[in-house]
Amino acid sequence: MTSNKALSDWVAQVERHVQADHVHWCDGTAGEYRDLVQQMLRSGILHELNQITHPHCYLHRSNPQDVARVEHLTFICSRSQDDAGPNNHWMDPAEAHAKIDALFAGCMRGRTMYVIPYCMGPLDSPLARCGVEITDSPYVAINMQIMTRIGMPALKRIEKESSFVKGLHSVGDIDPKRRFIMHFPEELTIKSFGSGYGGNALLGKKCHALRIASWQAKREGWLAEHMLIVGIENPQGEVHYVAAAFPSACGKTNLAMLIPPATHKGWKVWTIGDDICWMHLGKDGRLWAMNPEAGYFGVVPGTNPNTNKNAYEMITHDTIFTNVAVTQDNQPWWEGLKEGTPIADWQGRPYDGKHGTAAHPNSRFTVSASQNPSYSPKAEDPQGVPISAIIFGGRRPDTVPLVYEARDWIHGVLMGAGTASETTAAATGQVGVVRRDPMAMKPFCGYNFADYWNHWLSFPAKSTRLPKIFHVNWFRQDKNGKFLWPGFGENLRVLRWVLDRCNGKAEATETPIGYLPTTSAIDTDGLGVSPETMQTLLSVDAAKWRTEMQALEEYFRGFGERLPLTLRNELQRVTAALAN
Ligand code: SAT
Ligand code: MN
Repeated sequence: MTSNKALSDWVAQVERHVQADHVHWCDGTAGEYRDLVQQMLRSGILHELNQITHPHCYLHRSNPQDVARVEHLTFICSRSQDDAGPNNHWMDPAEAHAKIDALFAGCMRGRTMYVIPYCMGPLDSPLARCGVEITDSPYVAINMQIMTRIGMPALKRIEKESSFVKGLHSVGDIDPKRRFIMHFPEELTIKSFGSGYGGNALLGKKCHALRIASWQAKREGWLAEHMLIVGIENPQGEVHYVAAAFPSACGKTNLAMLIPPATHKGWKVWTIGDDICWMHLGKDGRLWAMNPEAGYFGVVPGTNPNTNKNAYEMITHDTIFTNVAVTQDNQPWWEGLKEGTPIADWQGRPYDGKHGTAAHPNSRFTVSASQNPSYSPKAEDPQGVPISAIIFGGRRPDTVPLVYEARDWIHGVLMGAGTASETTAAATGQVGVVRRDPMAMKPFCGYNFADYWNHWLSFPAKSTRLPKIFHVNWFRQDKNGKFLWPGFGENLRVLRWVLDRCNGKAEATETPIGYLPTTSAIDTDGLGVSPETMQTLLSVDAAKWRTEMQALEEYFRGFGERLPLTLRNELQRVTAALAN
């Protein structure tokens, strides 16, 4: 099937080991997609949704034990444990291979083994990277077809370049006790067993495009980040690009597809990507960003015409739904939808409203980016887009202001490293506790965070035209737990301030934690947010921030001597400023 010997040898060796009944090389055609869907409808892996209201939409119900990423079962298996760092679970590579290979032995007997050549990024982009995923899940195969560029063109590129990431995946018997997601960065290899959930099973996404790619990026001088990329067009027709990092399920997809509010005539938002961003320094010294993905694997609950009209419209056809509820007439249903009544929950049980939500809180849509009304043609540009601002953010009920700006790149790295957020349903575990999530990369950085920050800190020596760095918090609450900022489309008002700062136009006050907008610098015209609320949103409580810095210092201590001195000094500078 391929002239690449490394690839054909690997496929043959896997085939012998897993004992698959059939081998199917995915060509990425529409006919192949259709055939796989038909086969899954017959076997019950997919259910047809109402084809009149939702043409070509299907529902997949996961095993209830397999609905999110499993960070405690995710390992970085570098030769040295220190290279993985305290931010990762580590296993010795030999031990890890032995453990997971034993699970793979004979696991595809009676099954078809799909071989999926894929490309992360536009096929003609020098910044794109290829991989091959072998899986026994046809659900994974069709999701990969939407999320990446699969098939013959990717295979041709692999044959030309000869280097590719090897990903081996089996759903096994979906037993959480026999589940591992293992990464061997030095071998450009991923092995994932026992889960069919997106982040664990679509190996091009978090496993390749973040964990393996971040490791490669460090060695090669670029950045692989958990960021959306968005273009903001002003009424004069100028477009500026922003990359923003938020933890999973904090609204990255909504921000990437933002619809300007009615007060903002002439503004337009263009989506480049909603989850992953690869950035390279251009010859001009600017950071150029590319979205390695070709689709969205987004959180469904909360999606409606008010929160995300673009997403709401794009998932009315040609969409795979995972773990949503259904109505009497077989339409997909989820919490936050204004119309319809669920009759069956995400597990297919009659829905009585008494046993939790109808849709799973981490239910997902898989859809091609080309269906997004705000999809930017620049997303296919092989060079990517130039980034004016980098934004970090988290879900913080208190302490952290709506927006503030770093005084320089080094301060921005501290800001990113200090990001923390309330946990969400995207990962298994307790929801709603604040945890450190530096650069929103806690679950996704394939190496030691200390080295990662060092890598970030290396950029000012290479360029004087780096983006400005900001931090935002859309999730600030009052005493009664009510959100102080309306969010969604109104976030454009904050992005305007950010871009005006980049262009030297907006007002700011210097504080110990960075530059904050003056109270009138953010346009609140027609917003209905009082000046007092704005004041709260834009205030710095020095006592709370001293505690925040202490917590960060303590967190940094876990990285020992490997923590860059520059970062330690920067933390001390901010701490000293807060003491005055
Ligand atoms: O990891 S997933 O892609 O499944 C979702 C997320 O956590 O962002
Ligand atoms: Mn994500």
